[in-house]
Amino acid sequence: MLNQVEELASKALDELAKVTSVDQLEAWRISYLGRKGSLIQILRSLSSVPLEERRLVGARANQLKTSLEIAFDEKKSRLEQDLTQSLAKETIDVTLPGQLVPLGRLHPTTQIVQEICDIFSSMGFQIVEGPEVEWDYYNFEALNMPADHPARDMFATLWMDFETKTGERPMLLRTHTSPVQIRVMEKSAPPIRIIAPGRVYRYEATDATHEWMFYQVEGLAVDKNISLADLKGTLFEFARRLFGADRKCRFRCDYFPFVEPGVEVAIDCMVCHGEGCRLCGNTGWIEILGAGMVHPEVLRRVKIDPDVYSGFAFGMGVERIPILRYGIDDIRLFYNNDLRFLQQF
Ligand code: 2NL
Repeated sequence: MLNQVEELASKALDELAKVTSVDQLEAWRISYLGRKGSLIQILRSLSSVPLEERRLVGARANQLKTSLEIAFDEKKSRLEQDLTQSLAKETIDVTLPGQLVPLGRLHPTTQIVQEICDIFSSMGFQIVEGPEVEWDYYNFEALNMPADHPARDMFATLWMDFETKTGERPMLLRTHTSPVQIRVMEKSAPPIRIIAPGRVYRYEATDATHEWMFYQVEGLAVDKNISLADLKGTLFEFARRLFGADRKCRFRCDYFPFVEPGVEVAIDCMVCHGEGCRLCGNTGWIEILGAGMVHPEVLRRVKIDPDVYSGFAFGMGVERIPILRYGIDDIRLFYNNDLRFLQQF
């Protein structure tokens, strides 16, 4: 009988050591110290045991009861302590300074594209976008540059691998956004006033002034009685809104195969006001875009009658504007994703 008590003692303490939760502890208490627990059963069965042994076992059993109760209380308070500690670990200290959420911003090119588009939107131009992978037809043919036309040399082209059955490779990365405007003229009738911003590509070795990908904004207005005066008025207004209300504009002859006549537009240098300085290369003038009256052949191809309608068009490189405005000396800074550069804008 005494052995039974000792076995119970070691079993109870072993199991108590394994208890890890309040629920387990309660189950343990019921099984050993409960009203139908093992210890009570031993005490109850004492009546059938001889007197001498009964005393001995009874004393030991009562002793065990007390020590199990003490062990239970200790375990209970330890479990409760653990619980509060683990809760404390998960608690957020609301008085600590918060973690900064890194805020993004628009890329300097995007900012300028939006500025340009806002100006032309306010003059009634619609903004349109189109594919960056184009057909030879939209990029060259429709713009009055058939195969073998020497003007194609102005646009070092990145050709796609795609080859037709007859061995031609008519797919390319657009070298300007004009094809977007050809697509619009094909599908809609005048009056047309559109702005086509987007990425363009050239087969170019990169250096401080050349990238193989850059942004362009082109514009087009086609209607009855559109004249060179409309072109001048529109672009003069644009230049003054973008570069300052006291800007002067200079229009000079230039050549682009898709316009006739073609012009180059320059503003007076905003640093030296025409005196000549480093920014304007001592000329006093800064070229900002090319433009002209849409070539009648271009209109004819998209089935717009050049005897009834006329139009002006223009195109400009976007990066040139922040380069001038902020004095950036390397175009490659724009697209190599260096945050030290991008965060300045
Ligand atoms: C430049 C000059 C230019 C155009 C683009 C154009 C588009 C159509 C028809 C006729 Cl659909 N012309 N675009 C005209 C003149 C100049 O761009 O220096 N761009 C960076």
